[in-house]
Amino acid sequence: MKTPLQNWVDEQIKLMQPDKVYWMDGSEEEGRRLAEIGEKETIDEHPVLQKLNQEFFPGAYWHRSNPNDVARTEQLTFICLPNKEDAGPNNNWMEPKEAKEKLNSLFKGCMKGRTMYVIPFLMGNEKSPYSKCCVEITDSVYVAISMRIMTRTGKVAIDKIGNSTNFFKGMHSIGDVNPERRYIMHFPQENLVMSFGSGYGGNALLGKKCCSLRIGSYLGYKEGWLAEHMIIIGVEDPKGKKTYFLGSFPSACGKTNLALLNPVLEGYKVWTLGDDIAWINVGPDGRLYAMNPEMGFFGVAPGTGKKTNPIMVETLKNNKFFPTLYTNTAVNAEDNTPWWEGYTEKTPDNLIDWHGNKYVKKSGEVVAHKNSRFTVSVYNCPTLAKEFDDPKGVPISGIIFGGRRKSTIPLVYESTSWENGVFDASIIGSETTAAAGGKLGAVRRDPMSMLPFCGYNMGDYFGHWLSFAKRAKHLPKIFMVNWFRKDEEGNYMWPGFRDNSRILKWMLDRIEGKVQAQEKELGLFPKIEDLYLEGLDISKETMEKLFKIPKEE
Ligand code: GTP
Ligand code: SPV
Ligand code: MN
Repeated sequence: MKTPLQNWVDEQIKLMQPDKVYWMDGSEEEGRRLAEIGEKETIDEHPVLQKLNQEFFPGAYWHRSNPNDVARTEQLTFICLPNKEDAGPNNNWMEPKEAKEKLNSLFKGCMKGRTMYVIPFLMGNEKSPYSKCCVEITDSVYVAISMRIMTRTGKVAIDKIGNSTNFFKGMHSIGDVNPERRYIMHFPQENLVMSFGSGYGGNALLGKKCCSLRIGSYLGYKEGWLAEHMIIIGVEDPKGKKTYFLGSFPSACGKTNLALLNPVLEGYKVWTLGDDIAWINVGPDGRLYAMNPEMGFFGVAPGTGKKTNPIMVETLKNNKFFPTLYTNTAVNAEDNTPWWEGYTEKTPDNLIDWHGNKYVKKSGEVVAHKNSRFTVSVYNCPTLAKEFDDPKGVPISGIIFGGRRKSTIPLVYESTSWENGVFDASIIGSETTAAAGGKLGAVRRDPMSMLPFCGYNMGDYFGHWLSFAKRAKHLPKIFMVNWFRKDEEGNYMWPGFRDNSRILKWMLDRIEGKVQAQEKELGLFPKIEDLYLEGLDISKETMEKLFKIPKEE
């Protein structure tokens, strides 16, 4: 007797007609095998994966995607619920039957001459009551190998799925990578995503935004939990006490950097649990518990360097889990190592740009794509918390919300209550970034950093957030931050990165009731004398400016 999983895969084989079918087992050896396949396979006349310098970057491979396929495409992403109203004003909507017909005609025979990779995977630890069973099929070896880094794949998932019919289904084909035939369609009621025509990150690694956020948020709404675009960290004080925070920032606005923070404050340590997605449940004691359903980081490369994010640089050089991928970065031709703006202060002389061409410095172009990324296992991260695999997750004491705003929004403040915090988070505005196609630097509303990721009506979503006041016994404090305020010359006023630990310390002090705050325009502001600023070269005027809200703004 075939299992429901096998039956579903059989249906897909019939539809897509691959030459070969490869079931992933999740073994260590499989990583090598897939990397070799990637090295041999070509796309647009270059190898899918190119081996980089294994001495300096063990396990590193370079991948270049089609220049038309370098970021998420929000205009081609749809939520297919029966009523448009249920998808809400935040989402593109298509009637489910129409959407399926459209996509089925694209998927029909799309894998002729190709290999179908079947990727059974889990979002979350297999022992966790909160984890979910999933499967993705794809014709991209790059997607297969990325999924292996980002999720728990293979046997562990096949065993957990067993005879169940209850699993997320992801159908993916890169097709002919044509934006005219590119769709990312979500069917929340069927736990199904159909993604065609893109090989890129959030469009193609279906465990990430598609399953864990869009479908996940819908399931959370139905089942009483939250799927959020958030990091999870444990902040350890000099006495060894750990306090757990969630942090929500829009795409390319600082989550990964905060998740792997190396504090400038002596005696403090930040432990990493997640850098992009958190699933949050009310625990038996009435507190909010968070777990990271992913197993890897798909992080923005530009700006990641020894000064800004030394822990990520160390992570990239570890090879406990093979391999690490570099997508649309540049390569230093001298020593075959990956490179991007901000990796080293000095730009190397002899670079290959993200298109694969010799880089001409005076062209003024960027050498790595602004949304170039690395894909690396959490197990390579030296600050990974030992609670990462704890099935129940970690209890949350504070939630940090932020956006990228050059003006108006202060460095930090605290919301006055849960309801006030939900409201503050619902009106966040942030300047658009290269993580999605479209204009850069325009302020748009991005409630809870979930505008592109909420799988149902945003109004219902706000209501769901508010309902936790009744569901939970102890709610975390809510803080709002803005690391990105600029002066008249356009320079960042706050040093950011490792110095953000100073702001975390104020939050700890607030949680422990050690300092008072002052109620101002937006909520509870710190007294500047309560911020630990020793060793920082910043004037009192600048500090005051970081908290000023001009009336007209
Ligand atoms: P996604 O993976 O798209 O969800 O992004 P993310 O929120 O994880 O953002 P990430 O930490 O990768 O940072 C994005 C960009 O912002 C990078 O270029 C960083 O170097 C930069 N950045 C992060 N933190 C700070 C900060 O505190 N100050 C300043 N000025 N830039 C920052
Ligand atoms: C984001 O855009 O928020 C990302 C990258 O984390 S992607 O996987 O493409 O969604
Ligand atoms: Mn993200």
